Amino acid sequence: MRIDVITIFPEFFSVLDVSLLGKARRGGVIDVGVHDLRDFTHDRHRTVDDTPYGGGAGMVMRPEPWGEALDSVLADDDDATLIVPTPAGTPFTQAIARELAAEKHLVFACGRYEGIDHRVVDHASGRVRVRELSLGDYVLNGGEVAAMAVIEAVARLVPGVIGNPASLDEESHEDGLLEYPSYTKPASWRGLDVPPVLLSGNHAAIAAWRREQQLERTRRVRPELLGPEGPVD
Ligand code: 6GU
Repeated sequence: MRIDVITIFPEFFSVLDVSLLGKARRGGVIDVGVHDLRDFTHDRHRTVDDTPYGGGAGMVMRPEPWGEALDSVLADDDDATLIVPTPAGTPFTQAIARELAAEKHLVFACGRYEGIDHRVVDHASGRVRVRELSLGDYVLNGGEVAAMAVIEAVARLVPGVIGNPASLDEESHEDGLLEYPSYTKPASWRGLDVPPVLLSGNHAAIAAWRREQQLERTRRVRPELLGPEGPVD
């Protein structure tokens, strides 16, 4: 998979060199390019923003540098997906992460300030698939941290990035429920014992206990995931 990121803070993305993602990059499974939006400006101050038409607080990113940056990164690839992180986007979910993990080329447009001139999204929509995605109902200063979250959630689903793909199957959200609690040695710690069923060797009883824990935890902290008909994915 090829991932391109366009941002005014390319240094934010140095963390993509570490951990599993760094290994996937070095192994050639994922190829990441980070591009400085200011390299696509032509004035002495490398200006990327201006005041909003219609008035209001804050600054809006001008369309020209975005147009040139996207022309450069997309080149002739009409089979790319442009992802625009924005609190006004569709909520990002594990189901969307699975869809994106099957794609060949993802381009992230990280806006700052009050966003990007909307004509950039409208113009790009005529060339490639565009997804405006939100991490949740709160506001970040820009798209960088959100892009990083999407990249991590997607990249770990790309075959070859995670050593043991079976570990992906039992995670929170993969079956529409939250994960069951996990324990390891010692069996007793600071007066707290591991639930005895987990030491019983009875695999059917363990599976039933874990399922009940998933349902109880989901009902308690995320009842909306259960829906009227029980678990939905
Ligand atoms: Cl994707 N971007 C920004 N700026 N803020 C957010 C967000 C995205 N998701 C939640 N808050």
